[in-house]
Order: sequence, then C-alpha cells, then structure tokens
Amino acid sequence: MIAALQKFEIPGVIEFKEGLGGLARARVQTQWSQAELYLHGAQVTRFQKHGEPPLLFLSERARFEPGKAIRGGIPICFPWFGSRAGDVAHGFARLNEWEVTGTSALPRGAVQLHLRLPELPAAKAWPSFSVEYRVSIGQELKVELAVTNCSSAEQLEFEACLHSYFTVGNVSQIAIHGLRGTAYHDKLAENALRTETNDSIQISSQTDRSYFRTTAAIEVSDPVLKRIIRIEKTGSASTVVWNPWTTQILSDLGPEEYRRMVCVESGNVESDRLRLAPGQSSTLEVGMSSRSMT
Ligand code: TA6
Repeated sequence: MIAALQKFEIPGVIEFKEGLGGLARARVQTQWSQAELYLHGAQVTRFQKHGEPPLLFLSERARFEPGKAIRGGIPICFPWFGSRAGDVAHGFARLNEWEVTGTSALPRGAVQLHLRLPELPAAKAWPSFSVEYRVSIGQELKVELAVTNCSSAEQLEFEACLHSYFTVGNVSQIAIHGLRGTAYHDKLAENALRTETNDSIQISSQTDRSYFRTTAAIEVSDPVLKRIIRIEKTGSASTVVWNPWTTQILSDLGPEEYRRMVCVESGNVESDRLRLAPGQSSTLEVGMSSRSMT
C-alpha cells in the first residue's frame, strides 16, 4: 500500500511508488548515486554511482511477482541457503514483502532505509526470531542484516547470505582476489572440499563455490569496465562465488546475460551456519564500493 509509505519519503531523496509488477519500490537519489529497493524481499535491485555503470546486476528477464525471487541485486537468503527438499530455495525471506520501519538522511548526505521481516506463516515452524535490515546508500552501498533469537528457551540455528549480483563487462575477463588459501566446497564436483591455490579466480565455466571460515575482503578487477569492485564484510564467515555460464539454464536470465554478471555472496552458510542462544543477536554487514582501475 504505497500511500502508507509516503510518511517515510524524503522529498527529492527517497520516494515510494509502484515498481515493476506493481510491487512497492523505493527510489533513492543521493549526490553520488541512485538506488532502488523493492519491499518484496527487501531487495536492493539497483545501485549506481553517477557516471558509472550499475554496480549491481539485474536480469532483463527478472520476474517481479509475489512468491518469486527477483533475479539480481541483493537477494536475502534466510533462514537457509541453497535448495531444501520440498521447500523454496534460499529460504522464505526473499519471497515475502518486508515492512519499512524508518528512513533517514545521514549528516554527510548518505541515506538509510530500515526494514523488518514481518511475522510469516512459514516462520511458524521456527523458534521466534526477528530480522531487521538496514540499507545505507551514498558513495558506497552498505547493507546490514540483524537476526535476533526472540525465543526464551530454544536455540535458533540458521543460515543467511546476501546473494549480491555484480555487473561486470565480461565475466571471462575478471579476476576475483582475496580467497587464496581458503577452503571451499565445489558444487560442480559433488561438493568436493578443495583449497583455493590461486591468487585470483578466473571464470571460464559454470562456477559455484562456497568458501568457508573467511572474513577476507574481496576485490573483483574488471578490465572491460576499467573498475575494481570491493566487497567488505563483518559478521560473515562464508563467501560464495557463482556464475551460471551457459550450462545452468535459468528462465529469468537471458542466454547471454551470464557474461555481464558475477555473484560474490557474503553470509554464514553450511558449516558456517549460526546458532543463537535465546536473546542473542548477530549482524551480517556487507559494504560494496567501486573505484576506477588506474
Ligand atoms: O549462490 C549460488 C546458488 O546457490 C547457485 O547454486 C544457484 O542456484 C544460485 O544460488 C541461484 O539460486 P536461485 O534460487 O536464486 O536461482
């Protein structure tokens, strides 16, 4: 209901309107950048610095429908990551509309949006929890996902991952730095446990790797767009690198779009899953920025 969101608007900075598929969308303008966020999944679908190509990738075939995940931007995977027998992939958080709880213009010109995951029937089977999401938009993009175990007696065990899609000029020409020496499961080799031996990762085929126990910042150097994308994180032990290449067919990704995207995802998945005691909270924070390649 767009009218109810108007109280959160900041003229010329944050406006709420119906976006694609009639879904509620926030559009943000700052002196350095513009961004878009759908309440559906609290999904940031656009972040672009003025004069630069978009930092985040959004598929031309992305679907904007209740119950469907938007292909691109930053999907929030919670309370599980990956496929789950008889259930949706990557959890229910990205398939539901979140509530806006606040917006603010920060002193130095950045803008913040605060959202929370509402009570959901799908969450009934879980210990009581709350999920807050804070998005800060300025020269950089920062997102923070705070999960609290609200139950009085049960432990909350969950996975979370900010499944960020980045725009690149040509995925076969990028180099991904920061994971040397890190153990990972290779989904393309029956989840074989391997260790990254290369200083940088090149993508030349379908790639789907979950790196564990790593807090490292990642840099993606892109010689085509002549920029370096930097992804810094706190509260995260896992980094996932994914590109579908031409072999993982997705109905909401054009046949050539794999060339212009790479996912570098920050979270706590598989053996890095989190277990919160009653009353305990954990915050996953990811900062995304770009600088020109000198
Ligand atoms: O992040 C890697 C991954 O788990 C891949 O296996 C691939 O399935 C991707 O997520 C996309 O998942 P989605 O459910 O959004 O199509």
